[in-house]
Amino acid sequence: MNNLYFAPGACSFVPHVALETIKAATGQDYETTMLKLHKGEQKSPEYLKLNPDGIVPTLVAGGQAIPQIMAICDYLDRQAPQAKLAPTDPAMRTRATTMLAWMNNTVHSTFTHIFMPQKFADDAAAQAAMKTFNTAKYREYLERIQAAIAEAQAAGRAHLFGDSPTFADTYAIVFLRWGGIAGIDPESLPTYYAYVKSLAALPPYAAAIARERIELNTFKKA
Ligand SMILES: N[C@@H](CCC(=O)N[C@@H](CS)C(=O)NCC(=O)O)C(=O)O
Repeated sequence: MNNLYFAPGACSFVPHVALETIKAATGQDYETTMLKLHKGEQKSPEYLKLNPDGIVPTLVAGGQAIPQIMAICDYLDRQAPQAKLAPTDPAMRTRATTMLAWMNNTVHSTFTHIFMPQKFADDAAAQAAMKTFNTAKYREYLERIQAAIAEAQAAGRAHLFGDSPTFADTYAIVFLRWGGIAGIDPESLPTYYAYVKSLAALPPYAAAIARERIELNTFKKA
């Protein structure tokens, strides 16, 4: 049985929702192993054997440990195409993959510079500068995601790339939650926030949200 190593509210939410979607579409169940990042459980010797970078997610499937969201998403989509985790139309599929790759290598890493600046510099002043610079960038990226949602809606699509939400749609939820932590009020991105709320009401999303015990709005007014 597939086993997902995840942390509540982390990027592992993307494969978590995918596994719930597969379960709803095929009946195929899965297991989860929760890691507490603040306790450093992702750096334990046992976990490092599965994921040498000591990060979540890792999917253990058929005896193979699969790190990296891009690889996990590809694996899950191939394992259960009937779950419609990615578009079948070639042009739309390429657009969805492009968005997912951009989210994973650009938007995500921009947030890491805000949330974990110590990964990139020892110096406190350099870390503070990095946070300010990347928070502005991150806001810009959230606006780009909002524009993509608006464009999809104007084109009559229920989700970013068609009738079913893709991995990128799920990642969009993660980023809006992280935006709150970075001081970005989701109410300032109304189209984006409304879309995230509608996604969260879908049963596979609601199930993953309940297991992770997370709130959609993490923003706290100063
Ligand atoms: N490129 C990686 C990024 C994974 C990542 O950054 N995971 C974060 C949580 S969202 C993590 O585990 N951080 C813990 C740490 O760095 O110690 C992927 O796609 O899996």
